[in-house]
Amino acid sequence: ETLRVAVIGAGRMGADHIQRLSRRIHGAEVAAVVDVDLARARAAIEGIPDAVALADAEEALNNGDVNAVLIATPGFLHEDILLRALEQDLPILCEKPLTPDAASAWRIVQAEEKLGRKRIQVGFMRRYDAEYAKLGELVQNKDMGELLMLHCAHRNPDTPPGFTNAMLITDSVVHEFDAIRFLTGEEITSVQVRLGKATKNAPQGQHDPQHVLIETSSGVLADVEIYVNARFGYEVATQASFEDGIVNIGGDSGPYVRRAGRWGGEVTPSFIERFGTAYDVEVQAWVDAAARGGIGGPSAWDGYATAACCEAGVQAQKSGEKVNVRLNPKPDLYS
Ligand code: ISE
Repeated sequence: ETLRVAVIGAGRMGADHIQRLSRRIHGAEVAAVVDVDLARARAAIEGIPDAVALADAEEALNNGDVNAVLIATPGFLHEDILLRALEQDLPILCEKPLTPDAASAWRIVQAEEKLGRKRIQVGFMRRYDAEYAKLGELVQNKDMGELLMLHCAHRNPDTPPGFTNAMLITDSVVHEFDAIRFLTGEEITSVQVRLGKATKNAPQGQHDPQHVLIETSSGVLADVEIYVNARFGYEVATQASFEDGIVNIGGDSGPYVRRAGRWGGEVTPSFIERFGTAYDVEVQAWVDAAARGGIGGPSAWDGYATAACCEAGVQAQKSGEKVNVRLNPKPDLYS
């Protein structure tokens, strides 16, 4: 049976997923697009047969033509929609973050546990990036010995309006929290944030860049440079130090051109291009798994664990101290 998906939120990511679902993904179609800005929802369904534009998520969930939900609204709006979609036992792909804090993420985990099956997949697309996947294999198969350290750079050209200082952690570093958990197969135990010299190019209220120090349960150390007004373009890169070697992922790629006495290539403009293929693989995995009644990737537990890391990170931004991450026991559903 074809998934008839309601996409909630027709912003940058929502619009990208709508194109993906209607052009490249097999086994799914866009049935409805919801946005508070109805004109934006209408623009997003242009050229898509049998899709309706709506201004209210509730209406989409009550629409008999809808049997799956993709949530792409800002994180602080996720909880209500998630709880309603769980009530209806629908397959859900929820963009990160699951919710902005640990208490609300835990409510989602508990609601899913009560339902008794995994319905929520969280949009941590880096897990589907070919280089991340390969690095994860290298960690797990121990070909290069134990993984000791990760050095991560996460750079954005600029930030959208309303991007707060906390969102450097909850919207951006949330990806590193998940990626580090994915690569190591371990939970994160502490987070510290150091605020050094700041760029003049950040909007009021943001201290940018920030240096985030992370520890996992076996003692793997990771440092993240989160720099969200870096101007030059987009970059997500990691260097991993193993006992028997060093691995780099996320370097520049694409045509390397030498011309008229100069050499160079193009900088990736944004996450849409950098992770375009990863998003395709992610959404296809969700659709394929939904057809079998399951999920095809990171779960609500991953959403909760990363929300707990974010909460520690936001506290660490304020205190400058190393903040421990405390998790509730993992429900059987996720083990
Ligand atoms: C954005 O919301 C994303 O999810 C991107 O992957 C990340 O690079 C960016 O920092 C976030 O704001």
